[in-house]
Amino acid sequence: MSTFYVTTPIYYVNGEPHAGHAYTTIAADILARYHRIKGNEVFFLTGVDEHGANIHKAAENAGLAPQDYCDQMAPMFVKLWKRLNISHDIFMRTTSDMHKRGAKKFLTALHDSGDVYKGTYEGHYCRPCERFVPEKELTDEKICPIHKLPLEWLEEENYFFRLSKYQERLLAHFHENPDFVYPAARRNELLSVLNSGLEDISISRSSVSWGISLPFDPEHIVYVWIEALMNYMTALGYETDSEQYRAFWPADVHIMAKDISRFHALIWPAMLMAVDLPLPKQVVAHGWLTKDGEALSKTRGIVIDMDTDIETYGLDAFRYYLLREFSFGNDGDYRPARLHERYNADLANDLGNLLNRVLGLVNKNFEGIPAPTTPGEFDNEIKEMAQKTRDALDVHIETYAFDSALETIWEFVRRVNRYVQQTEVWTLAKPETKPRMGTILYCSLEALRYVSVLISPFIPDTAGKIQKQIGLAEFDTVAEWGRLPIDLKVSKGEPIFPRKEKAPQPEKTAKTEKKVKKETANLISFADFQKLDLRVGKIISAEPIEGADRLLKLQVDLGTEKRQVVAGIAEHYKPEILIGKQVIVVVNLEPATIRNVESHGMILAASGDSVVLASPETEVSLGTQVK
Ligand code: ME8
Repeated sequence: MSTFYVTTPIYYVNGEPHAGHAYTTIAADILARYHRIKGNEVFFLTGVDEHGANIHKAAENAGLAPQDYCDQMAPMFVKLWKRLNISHDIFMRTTSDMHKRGAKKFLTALHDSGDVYKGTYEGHYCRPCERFVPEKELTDEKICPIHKLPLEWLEEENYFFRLSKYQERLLAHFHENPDFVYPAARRNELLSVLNSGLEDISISRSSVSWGISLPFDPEHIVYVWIEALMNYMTALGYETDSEQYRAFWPADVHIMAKDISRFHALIWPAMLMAVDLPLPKQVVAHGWLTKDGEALSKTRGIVIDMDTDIETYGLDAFRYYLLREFSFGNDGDYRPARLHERYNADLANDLGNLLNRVLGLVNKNFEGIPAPTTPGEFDNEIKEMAQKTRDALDVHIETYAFDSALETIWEFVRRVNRYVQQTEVWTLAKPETKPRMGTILYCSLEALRYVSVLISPFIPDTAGKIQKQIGLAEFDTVAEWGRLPIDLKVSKGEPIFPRKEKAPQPEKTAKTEKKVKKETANLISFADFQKLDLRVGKIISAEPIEGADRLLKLQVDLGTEKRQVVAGIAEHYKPEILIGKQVIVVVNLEPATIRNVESHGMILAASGDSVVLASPETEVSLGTQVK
């Protein structure tokens, strides 16, 4: 069994936890859960950073002693993690005795390494960052590059760590371990910091009283950042050299946003090099969550209202949206309207309806889960696609491409929906075709079980509900095809994601108002819209067009007539998958000749990163008007 140790940053307690903290912690939770179902022994750390001048100040403002203040704030994080279904193994507090003792041991070792010396520090200090901003990062305005706030001039006697000594070793480590920092953009950024030279850093504060004193000079308090980084080891029992510490250190991955990657990928490894301990294997820095394109800020009222969205759509929809919508390394703008869309399209429609439909058919036609007979058309394709999906998922998780991981799973979900459609399983209830019906339904249920395993790290409650509705008494975590027992009594199938009708209205800010005005200029009249004749058709044949890689020639049955339509979907759909699929056709479009092939209409599809055909939610009779 291998071990897997994942950490989030320990968050400052001088404010309530917010969606940014939630984003990192959910991502780490997904990794922890993923490794658990892979059979690895996992240790997942999250926690809070409770020392330093900022916390002291916040406590003063609240009229509390620092420890009392921390004791009041830390449970807010614990409560949120419970609400978000976070499966951490430890909630680390830096005011705990275990941490204090471990930190002292580490500081003694650092001092003994000979790389700590006393000196005077003067420089420009950012309070919210709790750091001196190096000369080369200073602008003429002397503002913090992160917080955009004026820097303070500070002079004090400090202990320093000889960070500069580790520049070459760090560079070598970066080159020998190209995946040490992820994504590449962050790695390159840090490499350029390294190449421009590292300055020694001060590791103590004489002006601060709320923190851990240096074991070799109790007049000084250890700088909060230096202390905080050590938590990743003290939490495991570094002080006593515990079994747990020996099993899990070095960490497999430290997860955070890009603001603090320098501390984790340069300073922390150098400290570990100094005391001769192994370095974390990877430092992964994701992008910022923003709202309306702006940095989250409680004081400026730029907040993400997690509570409302979780109440409206449920926790799993929130978790799903956060990881499906944004590419992990990049910034992502949080939009409730997109959460609404994803809820209805991906969760209610693709996944929820599939489960409901398959359970309905099993209940109507069988006593319990039917036994499969000889595989027929498409069955093996479904099985093979399940396995390929699992393999692709592994690759995506390795590279923190959570959005692609979910998209890969959903491609499979959509394929299973098409499978139900193209086999027209609901028409097979006659005695002579019933064994075939049983096989298709078994295969669909097994696909759903398989999907529930794959989604379980992301949306664990939903995964549990699916397996429960299928009739499994205990959650089966194994993504291996064919494990679904027969004869289980399936449930009636309560919708797991009931459709939500109204999309939330974006709050009007100056920016959105401008956008609304601009959009009004592009509006068409209702009369114009009525000119469109949209009908439901069924694809009855599909073939490639020679010399046109993107195009397919389709024959579409519109009930009263058949049409030939050319569609630019060849890169997204194999011809054989399309047969039997209901689509929406613009039937009163002028005919056109495309690559020498006549086209009488147009098929509608959602065209973004991928192309997905629009089709009625459930089967309707051919030729039905769409309006
Ligand atoms: O830095 N988008 O604590 P912190 C995405 N105590 N993630 C965000 C975010 C946003 N808008 N805002 C915050 C500290 N985060 C130190 C850490 S670790 C040894 C010490 C997340 O409360 C993200 O993970 O300021 C970011 O790195 C972290 O919160 C900063 O948390």
